[in-house]
Amino acid sequence: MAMNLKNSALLIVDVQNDFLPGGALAVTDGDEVVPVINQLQEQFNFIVATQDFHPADHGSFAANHEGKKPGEFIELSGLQQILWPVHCVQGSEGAEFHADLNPIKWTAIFQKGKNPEVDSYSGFFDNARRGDTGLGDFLQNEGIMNVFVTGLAQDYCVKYTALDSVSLGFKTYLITDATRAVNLSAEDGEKALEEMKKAGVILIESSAIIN
Ligand code: VGL
Ligand code: ZN
Repeated sequence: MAMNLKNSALLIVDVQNDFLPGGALAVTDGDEVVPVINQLQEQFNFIVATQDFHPADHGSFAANHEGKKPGEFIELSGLQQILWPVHCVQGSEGAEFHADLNPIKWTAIFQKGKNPEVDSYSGFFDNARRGDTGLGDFLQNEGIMNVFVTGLAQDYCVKYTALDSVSLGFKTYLITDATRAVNLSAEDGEKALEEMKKAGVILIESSAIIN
């Protein structure tokens, strides 16, 4: 028996070239999520994508802080900030979605990380929880009650998106074979799964939906 997907949204997080093999902030095997997500899309009537979309002067880029390297930390708008390689710059090829990802049924794309002063992992809020992309209200206004999260990276944007989804009251699922971790430290992906589970995110495999 397939799941009932009434009032359900498929959320595709940051499946962009820079997070895929060969990209500036590549997730190992990140491209393996693409065929899974494409199959999942056939089962949903309501699909939303998020897009990491930084200005070139973004404060999360190591290159914008003299003497700093990716993986080092700074303070950005009062928050501890890990520094990243330059990635997903507005207008660049790296910011584009994987060419094989089928966007035909997408209702909307929510962009994030546009404010140079603060990073934004979640598709709902920036890391300071000041900026709101509008995704939460959008889903609520459409009568969405269940959110199924997929995409990249499991230990950053996917994790924070799923946690915010729970906090906004959506019944939230993570489709575990439709995400991959960047694993800056070993086990980050596993730790992220534990954290999500503890917060109330329901972990499922795509086989529960694709038949
Ligand atoms: C992401 C690091 C920086 C992600 C975005 O999509 O997981 N990670 N920006
Ligand atoms: Zn980013």
